[in-house]
Parts: sequence; structure tokens; C-alpha cells
Amino acid sequence: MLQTTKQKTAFLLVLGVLVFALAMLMTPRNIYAASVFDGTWTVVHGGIGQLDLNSDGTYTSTCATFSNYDEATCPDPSGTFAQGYGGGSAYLYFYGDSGKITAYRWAGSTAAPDSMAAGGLTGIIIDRGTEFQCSQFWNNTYQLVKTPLAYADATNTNAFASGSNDPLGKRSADNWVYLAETAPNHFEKGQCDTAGDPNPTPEPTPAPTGMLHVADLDGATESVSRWWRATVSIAVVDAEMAPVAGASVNGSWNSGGAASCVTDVNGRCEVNILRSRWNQSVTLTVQDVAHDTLTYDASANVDPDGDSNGSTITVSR
Ligand SMILES: [Ca+2]
Repeated sequence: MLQTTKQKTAFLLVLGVLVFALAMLMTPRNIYAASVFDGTWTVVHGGIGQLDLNSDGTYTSTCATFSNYDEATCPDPSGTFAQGYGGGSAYLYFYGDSGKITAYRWAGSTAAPDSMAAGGLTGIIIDRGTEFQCSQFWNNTYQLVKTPLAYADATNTNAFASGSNDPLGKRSADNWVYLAETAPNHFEKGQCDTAGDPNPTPEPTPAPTGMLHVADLDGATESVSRWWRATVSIAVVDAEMAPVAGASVNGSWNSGGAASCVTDVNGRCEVNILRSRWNQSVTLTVQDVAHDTLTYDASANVDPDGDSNGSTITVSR
């Protein structure tokens, strides 16, 4: 048994290590800190269902879009979520298990965001509440196509609110339209009433149309004989966060030399460079993104996973 002081000391030491190891195992290891988004969100416009956001950074969703609503987007049924910022707006990114990324712009106070919208301003909206009360619409053909809240006349010239038939103006006009749901599926034109709401949703900033930006830079390395190759994958999206194909990305390596590629149907393309083993890292800076119809907005560049700022990325071997 434990007869000497030395043996007793050794025993207590081993016991202490075991207790510490057990305590470590029993402590929940949160990769993600609990966020202000944790909890249940209800789809209140553009579809049905709920999203449960968990403090470990995972989510599950029963969100389903209305079939006649082209603008609405739901995240994958499960995956992880993370906060991000781009173009002066705050986003919550859902990384679905299938690889689908869905960005929701959120509104309300920083401490208690109360609503989120995907697909720009008029896509699907999820809310901490359970009832859709009012929404703001950019009254043009793009935003009012096939929403359940408004419809167009036979000649596709004028828009009207569903239920009340309130005229909303020409479909080609760029006006803000406010629609309140005063009864189920009955929408009326008017101002959104935020009286009594402790956290009124701020006026959404109109998304710049005809713009594109970088939404992600990812670096990878591989050995090539006595060399190594750095590869950077670039994602390009439009102002509504939809992938943009056919965008020419032009950048430069800090080691010298230009890099360019053209995005595919998924809005992604890759550039790479060979470096000698004496070089520990190489940095790519995106200098321009050219497109036939869309304009590059470098100030909106963003990287949701934080390994770059959306404009410059360093790849280390
Ligand atoms: Ca990235």
C-alpha cells in the first residue's frame, strides 16, 4: 500500500491529474460563444416554419418558402451560423450541411436583433415574434415579382396589394411601398406603425443595385516537388448576395505578378502561384472585379469565416 511519503505524494498527484482531466471532459466546450441570436425564430413572411439557433453555433430549420415567391430563400435544414458584416450592413450567415450559404440581413438593436431578411430587403423574413405586421418594399419589377403580398394587373403595368387591392403604383417605379397585414393575407398600403415597439426596426437602407463584391477568399496549399503552390478561391456576389458568374477577378501577388480568373456559375474562381520552399507565405490582393453589367463595390468586400477581409488574403505554407 502507500507506505512512504513519496508514494502518498505520487498518489495524490495522479489523483489530482485525474480529477482535473475529468473536470475538463465534463465542461462543455463551446466553440461558439452564446450569441444574441440564440433561440427560436419564426418565419413570418414569404414562407412558414421555424429556425432554432443554438448556443453551440448550430441551427436546425423547418423553414419552407411559398412556392409562388421567387425572392424568398430558406437555409438548409441544418448547419452552423455566424455573424458577419459587409457593405455597412450586419448579416447572419447560415452555413448549411450541403454547403449552401444563406445570408440574412438583420435589423433591430445590436443587443436584441428582432428580425432578419434573406434575399435583400424583400426576401423571406424571420422574426422573434409570431405575426407578420408590416414590411417595406422597393416598388419595382424586381422586388414585387410574385410576392404573396402584391400582384400586377393583366398588362403587368401596375401593382396592387393582395386582399385590399390598394394600388401601389407602377411596377417600373422606384418607390418605397409600406404594406401592413391587417388580416390574414389582407395587405394594406400605409406607414409601418412602430409605436409601442421598444425596438422598432430601422428603415432599411436600399441595397445598391447593379453592384458586385467579393464575398469570400479562401487559401489552400500543396507541395509540388521542391516548391509549394498557393491557391486562392474567390467568391463574387451581387448586392443581393447572389453568386455572379462571368466576373473577371484581377489581383496581384505580393511576390510580384498578376492573378486573374473568371467566376463560374457558382460565382467562384481560383488563382494560384508556385513559390519556393524558402518562402513561408504569399499574399493576394484583389484589385478589380470586372463584369459586363455590374459595378465593383470594393467597400462591400467581406469574408464570413474571418480568414481575410475580402480584399487581401495571406496564404502560409
Ligand atoms: Ca474565407
